[in-house]
Amino acid sequence: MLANEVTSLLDHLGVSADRRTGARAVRSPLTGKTIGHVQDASQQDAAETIALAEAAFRRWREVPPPRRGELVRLLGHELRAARDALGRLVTIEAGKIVSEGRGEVQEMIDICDFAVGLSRQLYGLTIASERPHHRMMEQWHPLGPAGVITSFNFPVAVWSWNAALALVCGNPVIWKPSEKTPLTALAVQTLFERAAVRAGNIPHGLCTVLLGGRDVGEVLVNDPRVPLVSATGSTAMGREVGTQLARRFGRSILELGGNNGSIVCPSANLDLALRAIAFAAIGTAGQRCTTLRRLFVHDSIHDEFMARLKRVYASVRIGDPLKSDEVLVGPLIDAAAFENMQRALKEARAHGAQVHGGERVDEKQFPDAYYVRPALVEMPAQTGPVLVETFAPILYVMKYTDLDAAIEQHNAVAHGLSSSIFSTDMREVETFLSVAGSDCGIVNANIGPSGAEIGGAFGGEKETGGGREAGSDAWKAYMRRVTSTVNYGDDLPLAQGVRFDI
Ligand code: UN1
Repeated sequence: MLANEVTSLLDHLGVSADRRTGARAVRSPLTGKTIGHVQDASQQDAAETIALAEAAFRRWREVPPPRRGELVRLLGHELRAARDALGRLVTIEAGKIVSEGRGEVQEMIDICDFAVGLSRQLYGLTIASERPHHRMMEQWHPLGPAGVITSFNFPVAVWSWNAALALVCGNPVIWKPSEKTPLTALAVQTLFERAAVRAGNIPHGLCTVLLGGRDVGEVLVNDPRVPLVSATGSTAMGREVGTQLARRFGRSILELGGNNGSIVCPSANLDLALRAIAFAAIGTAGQRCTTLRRLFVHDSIHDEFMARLKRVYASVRIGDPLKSDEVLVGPLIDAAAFENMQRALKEARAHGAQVHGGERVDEKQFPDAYYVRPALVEMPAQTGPVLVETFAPILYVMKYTDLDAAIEQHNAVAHGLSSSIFSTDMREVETFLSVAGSDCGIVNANIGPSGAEIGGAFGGEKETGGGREAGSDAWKAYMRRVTSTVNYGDDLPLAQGVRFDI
């Protein structure tokens, strides 16, 4: 039974018994059955946790960054040892296939490694002063407790992108995971605590988890002691979080999903494109924010490519990922996701679409779980459901003839997360990557829009929210920039030549 396996995984990961008892049942999308219980935090608990984080901040900010990096190095060490067990728990709690569950833990390890290096590279600039005997410089100081709100689909990796950076930057982290995936969060918290014990002298309350729903998230968003909230989820959620934070001048990092597109050009390597598109559109059962949802295929290759895609969609193995490594598509997260998918497909038909797949499978075996065949949808135009993000495996395919017009269509949606072009014509590739090309935060060539490495900054424009997480200089969002001008002379020349003689 799945519940028994979860118990032994949590035992193996060292999650204490008191943490996994409570009033709220946790279900696995693999079966729809209960796999454990947790206790949600109250608003009072949340306020107390913030007070703890504030106290922890006063100590942690004084710890030299490379020492802070040592804690993150030890966390990476714990994650390496726990990769299989935690990856399997991700599979059970979020429904992704085993290799993707492990991959998610690998993503955590990668960002820990990145952050350890970063802990010695929190560089500021020295800046040429216009005044004699003056020096200007920038320093980056810790900001304060960071609230991290994460979604079910990457139940642990997105926390780690934020936490690994926030910790080396000198900030405590308060995590509100998705209500759908509390057990993986408790497992990660346990691993963090083990790393903290090994590191020694780590302030109490440096990293904490608050389980619960919207009310708990709201405490983080509204409390001025939390200067930064990083939130992943729907655009509707992000709009509220962003507005409430702005009202109190809190800082936000918003990562709010996408309606990602790819363009397949006549010169594309179609074998490569087929594999990339299958992974990007079908992988994680279409439940990545980077999932490929819109495909523009050139007229001259459309029919041939569609025929190949149809074969993939008809043959891809769907089912319980714990049963076979050949399963490539696990379940949708819940009934609501299934209903949203069906609603979108119905709407697509009303807009003249031809729908292949999309039906529920294994319903008799799993009456409470939602396994579906990914849907391949031939759309006459980019209308109706194509314009919105439906968090399910639906790929809308459209024909194009002129690349500029295709790029315009590509950009004519509300989101701006990720995108890609398949072409061996460098003019086409460079056009797509140029200012006149894709308007997304991630713009790829000859790979799909999903599956980003942590080394780059991750995030997107428009209704994706504008935030950047993970690599490059995303760390700067977790710090306070200080500009200092130092006068080492005996005169007081004023900037801009202003005279003010007293
Ligand atoms: C998400 O779906 O919220 O680029 C994150 C990717 C993953 C992260 C996805 N590395 O697909």
